Amino acid sequence: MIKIYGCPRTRSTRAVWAAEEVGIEYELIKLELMQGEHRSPEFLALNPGGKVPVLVDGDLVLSESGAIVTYLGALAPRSGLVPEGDRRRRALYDKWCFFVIGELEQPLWTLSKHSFALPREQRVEAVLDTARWEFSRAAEALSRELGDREYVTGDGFTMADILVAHTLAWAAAVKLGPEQDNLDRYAQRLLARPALARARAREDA
Ligand SMILES: N[C@@H](CCC(=O)N[C@@H](CS)C(=O)NCC(=O)O)C(=O)O
Repeated sequence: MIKIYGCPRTRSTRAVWAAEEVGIEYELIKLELMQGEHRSPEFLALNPGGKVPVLVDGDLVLSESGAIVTYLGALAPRSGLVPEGDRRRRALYDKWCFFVIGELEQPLWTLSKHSFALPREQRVEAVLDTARWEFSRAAEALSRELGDREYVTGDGFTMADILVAHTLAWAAAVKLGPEQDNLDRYAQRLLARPALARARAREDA
């Protein structure tokens, strides 16, 4: 059975949400980051970076939430959760995944790192305003490109929507928007999906 190593209410929610969308059986192994469980020798052997989520499927050990949701979606090839076969649709899917990891979430990660995640002596308070500004620019770009579409690829729900919506929820949790009505509608629609409710219940169990 697939194993997902994660910590509730972190990026690992993306992996658990994706598993629930696909409807596979999986074991969720919860690590308490505050207790340093992600720095145990056993976990570092799976991910030397010491970060969640990590997925283990037989001899495949996969870190990086974008790669994990894509792998999970590909387990259900007819679902359309990850576009297969159509190069253009797949390119758009990839573009949104990379946009989230490379652009949209980075200012949020900077905020987290310099507020609580880094050792105190590494934190620089002066970057916090710049990070908020950078996030608002990325959110504005997302809003313009999304327009009135229901899903980012424009063509039905995909795993890329999990990455985008999860990141918008993260932003809202640190009081950053969504300021744009279309992003607000998009986030509310995506975050109401039953699979996310099941994922959160599983994390809390
Ligand atoms: N790019 C990675 C980032 C993973 C990541 O930074 N996870 C955080 C939780 S949201 C973590 O495990 N932090 C522990 C640490 O940095 O020590 C991904 O998307 O999976």
